[in-house]
Amino acid sequence: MFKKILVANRGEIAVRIIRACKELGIATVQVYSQADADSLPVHLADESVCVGPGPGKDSYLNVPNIVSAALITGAEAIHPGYGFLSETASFAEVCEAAGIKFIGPPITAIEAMGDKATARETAKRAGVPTVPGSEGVVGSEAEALRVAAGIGYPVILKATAGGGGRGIRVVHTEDELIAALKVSQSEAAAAFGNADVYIEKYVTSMRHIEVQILADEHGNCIHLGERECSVQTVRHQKVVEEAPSATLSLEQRLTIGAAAVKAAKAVGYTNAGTVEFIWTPEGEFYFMEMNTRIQVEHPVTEAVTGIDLVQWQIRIAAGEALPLRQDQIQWNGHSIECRITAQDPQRGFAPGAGLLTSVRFPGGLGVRIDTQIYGGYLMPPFYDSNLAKVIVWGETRDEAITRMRRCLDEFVVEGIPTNISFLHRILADDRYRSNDISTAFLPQLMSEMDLTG
Ligand code: MV4
Repeated sequence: MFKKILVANRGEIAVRIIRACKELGIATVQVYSQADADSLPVHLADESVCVGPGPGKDSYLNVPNIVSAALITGAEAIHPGYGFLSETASFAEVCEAAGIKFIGPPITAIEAMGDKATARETAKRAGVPTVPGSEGVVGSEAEALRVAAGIGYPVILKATAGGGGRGIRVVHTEDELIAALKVSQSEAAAAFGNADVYIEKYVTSMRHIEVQILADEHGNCIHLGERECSVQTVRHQKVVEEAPSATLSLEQRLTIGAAAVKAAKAVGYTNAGTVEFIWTPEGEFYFMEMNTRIQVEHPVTEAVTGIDLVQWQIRIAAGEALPLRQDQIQWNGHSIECRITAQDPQRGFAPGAGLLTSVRFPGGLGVRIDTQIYGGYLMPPFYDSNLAKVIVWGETRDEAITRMRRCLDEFVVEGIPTNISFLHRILADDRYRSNDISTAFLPQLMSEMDLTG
């Protein structure tokens, strides 16, 4: 096992990683920006190293400074968390060249899944269902028109270097396609340095279902079931997540789980990863993409399986074999996560920053809070607007919903606007409560509430 790990992230996920290290008896080095000098992860870690000014590109994305910090402090491994450098193959490469273990999948797997058109082709070839669409990226306008005519409108254009809903466009006609293709390609070139776009049939009513997988470096790969992530904004921000999905039977869980394992094995995947699927009202599913990192919503899977995913990321990177076979994985009860953010629903969900004059957390049986905030915390303006994750567990979905509403009642943040009232409204909605949801639910609710963003 490693003696010392460097945490190349900030906020609640840095706290989460430090906790896992402590329980494994591993010393921690926290890198931080000048804006995070007084942050909770810096206080919790054994050592800390400043890697640059506030803006992410100067600090948490500064590869030479982060790798130097690991070398100077003698850290043997780096945990990248989510966002920042977590899915940057060149960073994993630099770590490897410096003799530092990157806690994540092999470079080849990051690359194979990072290019979303390649990932789709790989999944298809491995026998995982994909939505009808182009074979890889579209080479020309003529090819795009031919593919769309073949599968029928509406179609969705996706940037191959995008992912997570970035760089996507839905088109309904040939004229729209011609215009959208040009815009998509130039936007993708500007945003990702790669103009390539691929096409899929647009599925009009879908759930976003994603499967957690764990693979060790000895050839064992298992899934830990699915998460229901259909409650997202039009900008693809996930707001409420659950495990399991109330929609899937155990048989469907095992089927989609086996498909996720197949996709992971096709790229020689190791460590923790998430395979995202489209789930149709008919119970059909299609591979969408794979995220080669730990995800924000991983705690709901931990709550229903009892498996510490971050500990297992570290154990796997250290060469340990998974101790559990697939048939030993069980799912118990129901878990829901709400993302508390510093966003003002009344102002287009504009992110806030500044002094949190007062903070009070909910607690009690079946309640977990993952956060970096505290009363007196100064929220920097440079990063995402996540303040805390509230994760509840209940024996049933109804019990979990009741518990979450109680937690939202108890949660107090003063000094900056939050989305807590909006979360209340979602949890109180009859459609949510009866699991009558798709990815259209939240955009619909927001328009009913006259909210934009
Ligand atoms: C789709 C889709 C429908 N059909 N793909 C991709 C990333 C994910 N976070 C959103 N994505 C979607 N991919 C096909 N073939 C619908 C979505 C989607 C969506 C699309 C446009 C506007 C809002 C959306 C909200 C959730 C999902």
